[in-house]
Amino acid sequence: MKDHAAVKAALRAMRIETPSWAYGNSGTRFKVYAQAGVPRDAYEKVADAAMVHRLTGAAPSVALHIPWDRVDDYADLARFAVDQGIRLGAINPNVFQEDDYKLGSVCHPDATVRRKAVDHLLECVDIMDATGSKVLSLWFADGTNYAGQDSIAARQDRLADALREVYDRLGPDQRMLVEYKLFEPHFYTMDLPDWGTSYAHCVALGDKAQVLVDTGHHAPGTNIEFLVTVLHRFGKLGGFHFNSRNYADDDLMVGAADPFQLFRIAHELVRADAIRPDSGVEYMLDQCHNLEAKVPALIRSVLNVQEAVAKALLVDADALAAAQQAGDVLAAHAVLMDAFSTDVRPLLAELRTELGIDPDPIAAYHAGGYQQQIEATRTGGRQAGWGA
Ligand code: RM4
Ligand code: MN
Ligand code: MN
Repeated sequence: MKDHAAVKAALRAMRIETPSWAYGNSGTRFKVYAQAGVPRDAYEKVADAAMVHRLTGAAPSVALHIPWDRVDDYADLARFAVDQGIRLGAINPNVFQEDDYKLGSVCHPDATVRRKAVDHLLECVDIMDATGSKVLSLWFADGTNYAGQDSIAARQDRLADALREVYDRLGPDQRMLVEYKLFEPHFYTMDLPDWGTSYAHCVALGDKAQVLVDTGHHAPGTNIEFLVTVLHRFGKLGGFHFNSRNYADDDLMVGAADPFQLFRIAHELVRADAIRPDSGVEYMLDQCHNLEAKVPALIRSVLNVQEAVAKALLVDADALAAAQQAGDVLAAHAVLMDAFSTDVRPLLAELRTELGIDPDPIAAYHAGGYQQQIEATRTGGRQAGWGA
């Protein structure tokens, strides 16, 4: 087993970004449920994200979704975030919620719609300049529902052209992360359905384009730790949207549905030394808390990532290498399982005490009165939510 000081040092450095949209109301296509105390604008989302960071010490930035988080002055929002003790992270453009985008955005057959979509992406790079964000996080709902509806090949050409124009607009220290998703909202083709397609476009673009792995966007049975390892090996693993799923794009709390999968992914990342903040791999959450209270759900999610990573850090790498070299299948597997079976909660509590925060962030949240405060003060106005 590794020495605990090294494990704690790695955990102390690790950063997890929370998504602004997870603080707003969400639901399914059947119903969006309203919760008391939900933010009414981007400033209140930033305040909630700052609370998650104060209690966990591990979530120092929040991703924005534009136009859901549109404000008059992005530099002012960035200053507000710093005053609150965090910073603004990835900018996520939204080219999927207007009638114009019914047949696609950057892949749409009509050049005027494509122009509108690309202009929005470029506007998001302007916003990055104002906020100091380094990551443009791209997800396209583009696709088709029926064979013959549009040319698969022509749509790939349109996608490549749009990505190129946006890529060329990026500043020297800005990156674009290209996300993929197997299906939904389209059910015949998606223009970026899998990591191979994202990877190919990123390779064609250059060093500032990398793949974003949303853990909920794969076919059932996909070995995510395998593709993560391959992408990282080729320098194309840009980051994660962590969440968990039982069926499709469920957006449940990370580590809830399959903590063992999260551990296996974490193991490959530890092995690749990709946990460090300067590794270039961004750790972001992309979740919807439809039933559960949002701020404690995000705290729980951060803790779940930390637990998986702590276990991965405890893997005895020397014993594992020796067992692998000897071809001892059971011994090698046992090394991993020993680490996975370790209760890392005491170690994480110790780390938090060393950081000067409460060893139990969820209990601290409930004791602190923040939930009561936001429920009492955030009345009137329009709650943020899916599509707002
Ligand atoms: C998509 C995808 C994107 C996220 C939107 C809200 O399924 O995961 O990353 O921005 O949902
Ligand atoms: Mn995502
Ligand atoms: Mn998703």
